Amino acid sequence: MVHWNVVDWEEIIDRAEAFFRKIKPEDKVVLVYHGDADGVTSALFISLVLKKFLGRIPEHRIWISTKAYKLKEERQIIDNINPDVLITTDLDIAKEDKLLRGWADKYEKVFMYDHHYIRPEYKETIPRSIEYLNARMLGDKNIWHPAAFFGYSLHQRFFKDDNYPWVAGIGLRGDHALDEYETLLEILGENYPELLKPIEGKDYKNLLEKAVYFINAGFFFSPDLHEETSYRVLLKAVEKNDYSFIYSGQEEAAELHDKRVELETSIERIYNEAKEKAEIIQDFPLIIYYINTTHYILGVIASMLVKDFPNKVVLILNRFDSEISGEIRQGENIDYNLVEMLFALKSDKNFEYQSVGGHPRAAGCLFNADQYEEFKSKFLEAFSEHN
Ligand SMILES: [Mn+2]
Repeated sequence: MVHWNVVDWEEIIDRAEAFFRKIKPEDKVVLVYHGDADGVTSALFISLVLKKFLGRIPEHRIWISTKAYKLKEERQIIDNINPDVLITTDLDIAKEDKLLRGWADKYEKVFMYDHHYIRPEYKETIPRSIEYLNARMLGDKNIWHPAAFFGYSLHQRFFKDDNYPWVAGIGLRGDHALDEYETLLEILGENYPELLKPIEGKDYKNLLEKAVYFINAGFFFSPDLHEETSYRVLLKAVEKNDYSFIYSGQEEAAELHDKRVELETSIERIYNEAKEKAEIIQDFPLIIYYINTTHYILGVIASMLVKDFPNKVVLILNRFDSEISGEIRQGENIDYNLVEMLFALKSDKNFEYQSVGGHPRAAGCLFNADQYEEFKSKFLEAFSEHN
């Protein structure tokens, strides 16, 4: 049951532990997770906990791309499976009140871990029968534990020996949060010194980052929506307890290797073009860039650009079929609430997104392609008002 007066992180994990302890071998479980490194690693930890109670890795898994946050097709797949237990991790869907009400009506046990931004109305709209947990419930601006940290913390409640700290490291680095986890960094340094050893001359700075790029390759590569390559490779790496399997190019990992090579080329080309052709908005610390690729690499390009422009906000747009997806990031010298800025278009300017959400420092949205001009002018208005 969702309740909002959470005191500390341990209490969040207590509640999760109580939920998972009630799972029985005969339960039909569906696990739905975001397809990026944070989502996949959290899904992996949750799967290992589920295995303890189910006797098997959950067979119904659905991974969600960032541009499908409304779960248009996936909600139908879930309904067809008709699970006893529905678990979601790293999905920014607390705002999908109809979807959640439907789940609360149909399914007895629904569990959600999320770490995306919480808007005040979520307290009213998330059905009480859902066990909704989010580190942002703690109310501390600096604490927003990514889903990987949730999975790692939960796993520690059930397994005392090896908690696969490298899996947690991959997820946290995927969300650019690893530096804040000193204890984990120490554990990694002691047990896997190779993982964090600096590497020169590559686009990754150590093997951990290399593993992140490979796991993310399964997610960014399109069309690949339901192959679940990253999860399968990570599961095998965990079974071998060998992170290097991820980038080995062997067995299941061969597929991931090919995706990574193709993406590396696209990312480099688009990033170089972006640096030249990006539209630098006069009077505002803003860069807008329209890219054209089938792969979901907007966030990567935006993150690379803000490193070059630490005093700017970067908005990257890409058309996918009839919809435009946008990702927004900010340089280290800027501290806007980006997700609120995107929400302002909806609440103050009647802009109808397909979906919108994220975090104060990294947010995203999806809208119909024919609304591009409207989006751009309303975004510029909202941006100027935010300053
Ligand atoms: Mn994610």
